[in-house]
Amino acid sequence: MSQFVVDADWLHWHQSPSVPHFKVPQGAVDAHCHVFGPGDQFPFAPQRKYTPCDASKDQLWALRDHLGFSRNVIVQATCHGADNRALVNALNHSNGLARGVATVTESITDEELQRLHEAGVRGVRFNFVKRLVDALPFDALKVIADKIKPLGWHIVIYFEAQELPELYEFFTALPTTVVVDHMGRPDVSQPVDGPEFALFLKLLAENENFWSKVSCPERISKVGPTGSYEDVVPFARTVVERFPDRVLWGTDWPHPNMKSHMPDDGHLVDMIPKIAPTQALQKKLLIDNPMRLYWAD
Ligand code: 0GY
Repeated sequence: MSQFVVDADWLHWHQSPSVPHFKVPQGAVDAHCHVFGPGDQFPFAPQRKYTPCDASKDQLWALRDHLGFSRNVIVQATCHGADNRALVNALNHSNGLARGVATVTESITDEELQRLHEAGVRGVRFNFVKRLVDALPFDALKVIADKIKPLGWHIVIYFEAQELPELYEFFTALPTTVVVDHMGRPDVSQPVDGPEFALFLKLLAENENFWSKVSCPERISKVGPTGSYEDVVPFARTVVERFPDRVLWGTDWPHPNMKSHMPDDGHLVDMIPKIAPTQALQKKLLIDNPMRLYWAD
């Protein structure tokens, strides 16, 4: 019996996702997903804000194959804090088909960073979503940014749209490539050409080191799965069409903290041609861009 009790309102990841109608191109990368534990092998962090069900590396590889993908980028989940053992274990058992984004503290040594690099880590995540973490102070994040820069790593940032104005200056001073999770979590009840999303587009337009994941319609949508997440499409498509060389796509499996429903991962894949309508855009989104960022060395 596990030492961890899953949160009472936790939604388990989909047990039988559909086979997508959209066939992803050979070599496609799912560039945003997580592993959880298993908790008995890789304990969840004491300071975590949620306790999930297990979601192992082998279950992730099974989903990858089911959806037709070739590679994964595994992002350290906040329930593991800065203990990257589950992530590193997954990378070490991926046959080179997974790369990672870690969470580290400012006390990390160059030797520890080097070991993460050898395992396949190519970035760190700075999380500003208050329900997920007690964010590190800017000074600590700057120390981390300076430590990882020589390795050629990038920084993944996760925030919600209403936080962008106050974080903007800090973000644009970061010294590396910066990847924004889930388009900065726009409020899609606002117009796609309204002021809130305009600030996000300005961030990308004026800072060529900024990339965006066009992921997580299931979190962002107001119309939900019955409306096929259609309200997210204009936002994601705008980003893909304006910045085709700086976008990534991911499932976000196993979809932590979903409360309204658990998405069918096959349906999420079927959204790709709506947000990247040509084969050329799909190739950049699913292969060229993630390969450049994660498998250049
Ligand atoms: C995501 C989003 C969430 C959670 C995490 O690391 C995490 O705990 O990333 C969320 O709750 O919005 O990208 O998976």
